[in-house]
Amino acid sequence: MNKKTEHKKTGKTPKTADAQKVTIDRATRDMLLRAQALGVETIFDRAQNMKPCNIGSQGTCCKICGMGPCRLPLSKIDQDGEDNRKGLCGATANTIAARNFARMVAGGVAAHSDHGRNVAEIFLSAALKETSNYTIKDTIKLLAVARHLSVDTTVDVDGEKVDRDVDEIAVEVGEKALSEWGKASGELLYLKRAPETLYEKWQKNGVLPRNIDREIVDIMHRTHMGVDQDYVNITRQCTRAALADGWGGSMLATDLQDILFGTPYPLETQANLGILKEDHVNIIVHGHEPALSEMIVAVAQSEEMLSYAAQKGAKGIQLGGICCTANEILQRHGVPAAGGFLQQELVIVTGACDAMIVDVQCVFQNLANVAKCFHTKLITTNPIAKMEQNNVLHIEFDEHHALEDAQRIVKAAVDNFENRDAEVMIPQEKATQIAGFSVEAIEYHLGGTFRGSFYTLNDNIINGRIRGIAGLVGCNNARTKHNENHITIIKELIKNDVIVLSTGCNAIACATEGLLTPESAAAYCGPGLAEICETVGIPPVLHMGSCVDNSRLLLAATKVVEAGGLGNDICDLPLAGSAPEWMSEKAISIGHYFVSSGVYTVFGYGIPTSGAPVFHNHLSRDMAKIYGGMWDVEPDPVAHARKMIAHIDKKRQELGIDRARERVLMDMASRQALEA
Ligand code: MSK
Repeated sequence: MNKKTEHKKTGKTPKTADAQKVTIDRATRDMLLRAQALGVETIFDRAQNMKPCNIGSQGTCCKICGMGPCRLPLSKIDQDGEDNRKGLCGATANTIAARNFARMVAGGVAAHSDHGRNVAEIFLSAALKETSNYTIKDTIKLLAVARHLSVDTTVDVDGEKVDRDVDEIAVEVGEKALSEWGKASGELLYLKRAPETLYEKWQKNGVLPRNIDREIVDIMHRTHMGVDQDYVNITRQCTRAALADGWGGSMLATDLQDILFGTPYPLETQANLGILKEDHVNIIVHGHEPALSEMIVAVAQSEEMLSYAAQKGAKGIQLGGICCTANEILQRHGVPAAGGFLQQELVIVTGACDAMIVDVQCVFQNLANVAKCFHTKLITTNPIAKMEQNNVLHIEFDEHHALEDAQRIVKAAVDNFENRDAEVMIPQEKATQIAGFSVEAIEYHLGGTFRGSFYTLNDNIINGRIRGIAGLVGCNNARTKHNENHITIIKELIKNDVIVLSTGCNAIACATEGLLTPESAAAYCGPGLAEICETVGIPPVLHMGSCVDNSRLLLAATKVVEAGGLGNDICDLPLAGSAPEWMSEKAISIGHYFVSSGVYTVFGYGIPTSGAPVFHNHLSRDMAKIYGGMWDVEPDPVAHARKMIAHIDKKRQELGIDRARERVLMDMASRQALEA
């Protein structure tokens, strides 16, 4: 080790994180200690040296014009409780917080939806046969999606309906999908996939998204200085934009990725930093978009590249992932996850990462500084996501020559194997996980090939073996102990017979803790859920994919409504959502489309609205009255889980199925007493 991360010369020694206090994961702790011993700075240390801005984190710092920033702390509320706070232009705390919140929603919608647009462009290119690197893999899903986009799957020939050519359907699906981003009139076609009562609520409240891009632009316009000054009206647009994400850009991304790369079905793989192999070329893909990583998987497994790696002295090529690119290739190919958001720098600290290939979102710029301390080649690949540091290689990915790009990248990694200059230290920790629970896979597991349905799930919710459903999503946050909230909340939920649907870095956290195996049910679940998991052979936590795949959660909830017996709308279900350690704008967009779809949603780290209590209450109480879903915040993980369970119980009571659950929970002595 001959290079150190450079610190600014402040005269003060920067504080370092206490490894015991900042993570519950042993591999993370060991690599953090190693980084500190080598003088390599990571996010855990930076979090000790920079505290969040108090006013900004309350949402009441306005910097949308050149007269500010105008800061409206809670302490400026009059002693008699009257809130006369205002910025130079007169903007109230509610207006400022609502505008800031809306801009976060817009950022999240833009990120998910631009990802979706990119997939749609590749899809159309493949459908038009402009590239031979991508083909239609899932024709059944293509036909299902075609119907949702009003694309005919049959044609009339001499008065008879005959199947339409699949290539023709694919082209029209690609064109229709792409037009969802910018069509001049109408509304998003996927909105009608929601339960009818929910669609009618959106219609009645005037929040049906027109096209995806327009809703983002609308937010940026109305939150410009001197435009929308009514937090209720701003929130309404947040809803319209967030719905354009969940039921638009994200859902299209998921569907088109499934058609192109394959719809996920359960498969076994592993997770955590221990998946790296000292004697292999280790390639880590990181970010969100699977188009390039799909090619990297193919190239890394090719005979040609494996023999090239052997010539360089490596026993093979180990691919691994970080964040949601990890989730994309693990759910379709079983490529193991090296870790989640907060572990990205630590993969390099192992000294065994020969190349890290990044695309978009959740990528730390400090990766370049950490890579400088080791031999790791850091490769950016997306034209909108470059880095200023000069040790970063940019190999731009283009779907028209995707295979060649992937070959160049993998070759660069293999060539770098012999340049390792630090002692390799790979943690032992890695856990088995079963991932790949698409909506289609859940249907299959619960109903079988011929009778795929969510009926079995509903039946077991009604009879009380399963108390309810929780959707857990999202990131890690350096302001909270890494993975602690994720795992504590989930253990509390499954102990109380709540089945969990998980995505993103929450799923990676669960995987590293061994919660994504059917065997974990016996160890952690209440008796009802344990019995179901054992009978069906599923884990109590179902890994449903990446961030954009939160759209799968919306469709799973819709399937539950359709299967019957649990009300007519998503807000009727014994269902709750959670983002225990959120940090990104995408999480705010996800939270808001969950809430606007009727889901009670709890965030584990405060949302930036607390400085404007009236606006905050609007997001909770008023939203509940309109859509049936509401925002809530609860940092304590056990209290957080209990709030979710209390909501589930309330819904069971409203559905009149609370008594069934009471019977299930009786122990043997109570049963005997009853029978006597
Ligand atoms: S990667 S958005 S840290 S889940 Fe999707 Fe993880 Fe959150 Fe990024």
